[in-house]
Amino acid sequence: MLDKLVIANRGEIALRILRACRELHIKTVAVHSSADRDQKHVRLADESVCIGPPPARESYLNVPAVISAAEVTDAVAIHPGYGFLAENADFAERVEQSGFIFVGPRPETIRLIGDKLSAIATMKRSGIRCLPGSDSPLSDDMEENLRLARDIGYPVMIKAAGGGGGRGMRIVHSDATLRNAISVTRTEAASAFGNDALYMEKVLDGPRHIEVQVLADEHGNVIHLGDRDCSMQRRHQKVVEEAPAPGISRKLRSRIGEHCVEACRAMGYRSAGTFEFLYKDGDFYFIEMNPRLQVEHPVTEMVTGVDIVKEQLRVASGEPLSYRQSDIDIRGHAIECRLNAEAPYTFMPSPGTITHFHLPGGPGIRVDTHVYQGYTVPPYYDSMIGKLIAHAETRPLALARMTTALTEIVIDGIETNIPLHQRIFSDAAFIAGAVNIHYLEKTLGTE
Ligand code: MV4
Repeated sequence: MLDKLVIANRGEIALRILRACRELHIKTVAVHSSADRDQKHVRLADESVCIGPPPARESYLNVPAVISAAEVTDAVAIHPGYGFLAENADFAERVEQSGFIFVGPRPETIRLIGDKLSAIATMKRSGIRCLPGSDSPLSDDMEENLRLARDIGYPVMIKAAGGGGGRGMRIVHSDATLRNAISVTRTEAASAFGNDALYMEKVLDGPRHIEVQVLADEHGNVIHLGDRDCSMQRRHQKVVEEAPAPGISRKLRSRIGEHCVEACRAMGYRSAGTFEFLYKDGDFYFIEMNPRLQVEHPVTEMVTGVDIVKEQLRVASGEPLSYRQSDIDIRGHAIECRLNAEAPYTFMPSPGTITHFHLPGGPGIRVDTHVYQGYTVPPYYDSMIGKLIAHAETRPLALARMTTALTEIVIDGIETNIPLHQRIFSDAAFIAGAVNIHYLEKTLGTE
């Protein structure tokens, strides 16, 4: 097993990684900004290194600083968590070139997946359905683009090949606005991603967002851990996630999962990963892949019993996965609420000091958070302060446990989105299951 690991992240995920290291007897190094000296994982880690000032660009995104911290502490591996450097192929490459283990996929794989057009081409070769669209980057020939759009059928989506997660995309309803949409998206993509390649896809109206979790080792073992429904979102920020996705039969779950496994084999995929799909009327359409651990991984852990972070660490040390596909069984239902330090109606970030803090508990309740009474939420980073997860034998019981937990939890001194969660968990359509990606913005008046 790995001897010593650098945790190149902060907040709840840094603490989650630290806990996994404890179980595997891996020594830990917390690297942190000067704003994060009082982070729980920094206090608990075996060693800590301050790598820069509060702005992420100068600390958590500072590649030489992170690698130097690994060097001076004699660590053997670096876990990037999610966000920050997690999907940066150049970072992964420099980690490996410096002689460390990157806890994640190979740099080439991250690069392949980061280019959405090559990711889509890879999926198609493995028999995964994608949306009707352009198979190659859009040209500057507008006649050709108009023909393509009419062929696909409006509305179409113009997407940046280097984008993802809702960044660098634009919907087009008719010939009249196609030229401008392509030109504006191209300019934005060039400056945001350093890559102005675009592609076009048919827009799927009112789909759900369902994703499939996979794990792969370096011995040719690949398994899937079923799916999650992440449709309850606002402005591409997920708010509630659940596993398994409501209304997906065991048979359909196995079928899409096996296709994802097949695609992983074709790519020589390593570590944890997530395939994102739009789902409508019984069909899954691949949109992109995330080559990293995700925020919502706990709901999958709760229904499978698999510790995804521990499996990532095992794989990184060269060990085989602890499970075969036949060991994986989806048991019960799990739901996660992302807890954000933000104003409930304006969604403005609400940094500050937590004056009173009480956690919920009882059967099936898990809380992944780094915050505590007296903790100050800094203004520099993401506003997520933790995740509340409820697991039970059935979805109605998981909903009931979450509803109770949302009445028990107390976080005072800052504003949080707990009131929004309370509304969601009393909403009839959400309770019935299977709302689509527009539901929260449209129906709960969050726009
Ligand atoms: C789409 C789409 C409809 N049709 N592509 C947004 C994030 C990125 N992963 C892909 N996204 C979308 N791509 C086609 N062809 C609608 C979305 C979309 C979305 C997808 C998943 C979760 C939330 C979303 C919110 C708005 C739009």
